[in-house]
Amino acid sequence: MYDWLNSLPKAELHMHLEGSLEPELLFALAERNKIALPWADVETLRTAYAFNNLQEFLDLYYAGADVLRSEQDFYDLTWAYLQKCKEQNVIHTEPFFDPQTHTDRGVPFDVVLNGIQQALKDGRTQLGISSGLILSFLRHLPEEAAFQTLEQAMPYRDAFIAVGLDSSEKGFPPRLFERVFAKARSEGLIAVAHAGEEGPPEYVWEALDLLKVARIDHGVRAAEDPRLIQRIIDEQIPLTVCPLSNTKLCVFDHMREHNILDLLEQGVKVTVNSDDPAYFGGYVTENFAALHEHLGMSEAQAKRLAQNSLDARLAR
Ligand code: ES4
Ligand code: ZN
Repeated sequence: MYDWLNSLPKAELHMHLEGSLEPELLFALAERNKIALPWADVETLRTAYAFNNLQEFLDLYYAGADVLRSEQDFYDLTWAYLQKCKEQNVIHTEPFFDPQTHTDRGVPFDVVLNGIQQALKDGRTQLGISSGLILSFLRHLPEEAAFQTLEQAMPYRDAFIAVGLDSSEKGFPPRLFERVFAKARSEGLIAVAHAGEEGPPEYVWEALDLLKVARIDHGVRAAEDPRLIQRIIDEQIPLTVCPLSNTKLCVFDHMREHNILDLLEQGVKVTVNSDDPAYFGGYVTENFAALHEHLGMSEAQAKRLAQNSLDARLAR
């Protein structure tokens, strides 16, 4: 089944480039940039990948991202991910990056963007993988900081298809970012947002009504509100679901409890994604394989999930 799932043509619509930083590359970049790490070796770092919630993961994810300094570092990170896409027949990807994670520690916006963009371009020409980059705002920082980030991005407007909203969800509702999302949409950017991962259904309503998003990232807690689920079905709003992420971060206690196939059978346009593959135990195919192993996903269901990912693309 793994090989069959791997060979299905699919799109990945929810992954953070910084979350594809494998421990081996992290150590290599630390050495290249002469950065001392708090972990003795790759094995020690991997054993730190045990999380009780989103925040515990984010603390390690932001610490790890500190090794990314040069344009070449961002190129290498993105290129390694694209090679995984090639291996797993991901023919299209719409990755996020978090500019503030880098500009706040003194890495210029254009250093980050140039490295990522060059790799995406090589992915198109050398690997045949199409892509659309999503600039994501950090919601634990003020809306003013998101405005500054959008301003820094505007000279490179055509490098992006969309803006997103990620990082710590609880206590940082979408309504805090209504104005900056309106500004981004006025520039022709599409909006997406993480909502209903750890946060309540109310945050999903806000993402739809105030941020006017075209997709919801995660959205699994929308299932707690029947009116909300009905709207998501009626409007065919895609949910970019990340099964391994949800179990690693204890959104569900076990993969057996995940609701993705229930949502699929109800008519929700759900897709399967890796989120932060280096931290959560796998790339897209591993996420599909976990659904087969623990939820008994059929081949027909896998085909529908893969087709949903192609249908829910923002870019072509
Ligand atoms: C993230 Cl899993 C998840 N949730 C929210 N923000 C994120 N940034 C990177 N991974
Ligand atoms: Zn995410």
